Amino acid sequence: MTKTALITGVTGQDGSYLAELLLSKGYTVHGLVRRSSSFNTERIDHIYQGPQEVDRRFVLHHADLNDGVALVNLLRDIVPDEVYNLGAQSHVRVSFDAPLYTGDVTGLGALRLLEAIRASGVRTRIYQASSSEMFGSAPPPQNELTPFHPRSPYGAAKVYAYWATVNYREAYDMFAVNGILFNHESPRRGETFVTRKITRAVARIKAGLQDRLYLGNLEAVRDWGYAPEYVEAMWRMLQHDEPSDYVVATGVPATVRQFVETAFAHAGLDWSAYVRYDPKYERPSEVDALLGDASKARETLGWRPTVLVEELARIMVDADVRQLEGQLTGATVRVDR
Ligand code: NDP
Ligand code: GDR
Repeated sequence: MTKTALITGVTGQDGSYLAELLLSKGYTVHGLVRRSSSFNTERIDHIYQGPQEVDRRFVLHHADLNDGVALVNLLRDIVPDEVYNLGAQSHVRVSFDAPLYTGDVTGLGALRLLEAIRASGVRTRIYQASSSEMFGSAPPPQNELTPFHPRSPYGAAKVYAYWATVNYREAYDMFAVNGILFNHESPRRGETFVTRKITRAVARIKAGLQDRLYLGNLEAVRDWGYAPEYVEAMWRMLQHDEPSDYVVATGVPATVRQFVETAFAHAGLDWSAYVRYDPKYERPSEVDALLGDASKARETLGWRPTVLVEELARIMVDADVRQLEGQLTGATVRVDR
C-alpha cells in the first residue's frame, strides 16, 4: 500500500527536500501552500505536477496554519498516514520584530494542526519541527533531557509547540513526535540566514558584484548540518514503533567566524578584506552556543550525519557560484543537486 503524507511548509528548505524524499519512497505527497501575490514555489517547481497529470503523486493545496477550519477540511479530504508540520515563521531575528505573528504561526499553528487531527478523527502520525533554539541559553552540549531556556519569541513559540505535541501524545494517545533539529543548511537555505547570506556574498564578491558583507555576532557557536540528511531523520522518527522526541545534530561546533573563513577561503578570498560589522544584525538576546548530542537518534533510529560544517560551506559556495554564473550567462542552472 502506498502511503500518503501531508507537509506544511512544503515550499521551504526542508519541505522541498522532504517532498523529494517521500516521492522517492513511493508516497503520495500533499503540500500546504499559503497564498502569495507572486509565485513562492521555486524550491518545488522541479517536482510540480499539474492537475491534468495522470497518476499524480504530488498535490498542492492552498491553506494556512492560521486557519484551523481549513486544516480540518484538508485532513478529512486527504486522510494522510503521516503529517509533517514544517510550516513556521522560522527567522529568529524577525521574531523580535513580529513576536505575536510568530507566536501565532509557529506556536499556535502547531496546536491548530494537532487539534485539527483530533477534531477530524483521522488516525495519522505527526512530526513537529522543534528546534535547538528551545535550548537557548542552556549550556552545551544539549540533548533530549536538557531544560529549555528560549531566548527569542521564535524559541518560546517552539517550546509551546513542543509541549502541545507531547500533550497530545499523552492525552489522546496520538503518534506525535518532536524532532529537535539543530541548524541545518543547504543551497536551498533562505537568503537571510547567516550561512546562505555568507555563501551568496562570497559568490558575488568573487564575480566582482559586491565588495562588502555586513554581519552581526561572529562569535556565536552553532552545530550546522546538511538539510537533505536531516529530513531523512524526520521520516525515520515516524517509522519507529513508538513515538518519542529526538535531537538531530552533528555534534561538531563552529563559530560564525569559522564558517566565514571556510567559505571565503574556498573561493580563494581573504574574508577580513570584505566582512564588516553592523549592529543591526545583533539580536536583543542572543543564543551563544548550540551543540547537539544526537546519541539517541543514532542508537534508536540508526541516523548519522555525514556532511559536516566545512564540507557544508564548500557545497553552498559552489552552488552559489554556479547559480550566479547561470544568472550572468542566462543559462538555466539547477543549483542544488
Ligand atoms: P523555511 O523558512 O525555509 O520554511 C518555512 C515554511 O513555512 C515555508 O514553506 C513557509 O511558506 C511556511 N509558512 C510560513 N508561514 C506559514 C503559515 N502561516 N502557514 C503555512 N505555512 C507557512 O524553514 P526551514 O525549511 O528551514 O525549516 C522547516 C521547519 O523546521 C520550520 O518550522 C523551522 O522553524 C524548523 N527548524 C528549522 C531548522 C533549520 O535549521 N532549518 C532547525 C530547527 C527547526 P512560504 O514559502 O510561503 O514563506
Ligand atoms: P538561527 O540562524 O538564529 O540559529 O536560527 P541564523 O542563521 O539566522 O543565525 C545564526 C547565528 O548567526 C549570527 N549572525 C547572523 N545571523 C543572520 N541571520 N544574519 C547576520 O547577518 C548575522 N550575523 C551573525 C546570529 O546572531 C546567530 O547567532 C536558525 C533558523 O533556521 C531557525 O528556524 C532554527 O530553529 C534554528 O536555526 C535552529
